[in-house]
Amino acid sequence: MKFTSVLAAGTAAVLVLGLTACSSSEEGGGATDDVSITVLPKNLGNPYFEASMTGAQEAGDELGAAVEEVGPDAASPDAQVPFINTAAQQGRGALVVSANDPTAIGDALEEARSAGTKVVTFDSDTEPQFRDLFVNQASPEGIADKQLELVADQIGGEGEIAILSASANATNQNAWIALMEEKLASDYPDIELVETVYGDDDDQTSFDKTAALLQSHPDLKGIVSPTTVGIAAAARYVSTSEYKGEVAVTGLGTPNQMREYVEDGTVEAFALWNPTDLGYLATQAAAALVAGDITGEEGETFTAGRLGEFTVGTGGEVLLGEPFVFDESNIADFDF
Ligand code: RAM
Repeated sequence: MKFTSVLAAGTAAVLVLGLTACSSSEEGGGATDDVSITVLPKNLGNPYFEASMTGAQEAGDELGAAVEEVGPDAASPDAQVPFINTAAQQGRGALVVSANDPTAIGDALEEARSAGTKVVTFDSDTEPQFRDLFVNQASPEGIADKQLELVADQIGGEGEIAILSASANATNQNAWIALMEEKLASDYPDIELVETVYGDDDDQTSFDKTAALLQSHPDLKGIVSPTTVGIAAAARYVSTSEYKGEVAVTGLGTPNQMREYVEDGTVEAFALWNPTDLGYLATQAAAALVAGDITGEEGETFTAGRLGEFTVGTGGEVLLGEPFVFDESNIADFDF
């Protein structure tokens, strides 16, 4: 599995660096039994976040921290507020949250932080002043470029494309879309982005938006969906339609959700990172904040268990890695 070996190579490199850093703390994260961490995904029922939760739990078990997941059913801007308030009232040590909106949960996060709860955003950030640290899955430029490379390749470098995104305010998707728009204008003169629509990370809404896109743009050559919910719904729609093999579907998906569409020829290739590792890293970072090993300042380092050592970068960001491409040659090797 190439994925594993890429991570292993990265880990080996950071382990070497880790030898000097370890002397300052007794053991890795330094968390104790009474560390409690609440994980708050954009919404429940999304396999991507279920995979993140597996990693969060794994980190919790290793660190002896109590990790729980709570979250709203719908990925709407302020649906996470009551869960943040509850975590603060319960005196949880840290909150690990993927934000549906860059500012809508800001006040609640500020209150939680003044009550002593550390805040780590992961996957989708808030504005930086609302959190201690952001654990980013990959560079936004890398994620944008990879999706454009995939769609350009699949439509022969020219024609109309559309974007099927998550919710309209999602910080992560909006950053990637803005970068894709820039790069399309500068590097892909023959590809036209005709519309961007929002499926709200809801399967049925995403499915219906796919149907509508295909109807309103009869010359559409490709759909780029930078959300695991959207790409799976788009692929399902296209797989039983007249557009199968005619309209490319690509973007960001989980291998388990996309496998049948790669195997039946609806989807050629798509990308993602390892969401389990992302949840694991975010939880390790949260425990390091609670233990006082780090504060979120640029240049600080911490050890994230099996992933090795990480350094806090500019703007309080910690980067997991780079996106990975899945296609027919490797999709059978993954299980998440
Ligand atoms: C969905 C969510 C998540 C995003 C992935 C790619 O599961 O919108 O935030 O990172 O897709």
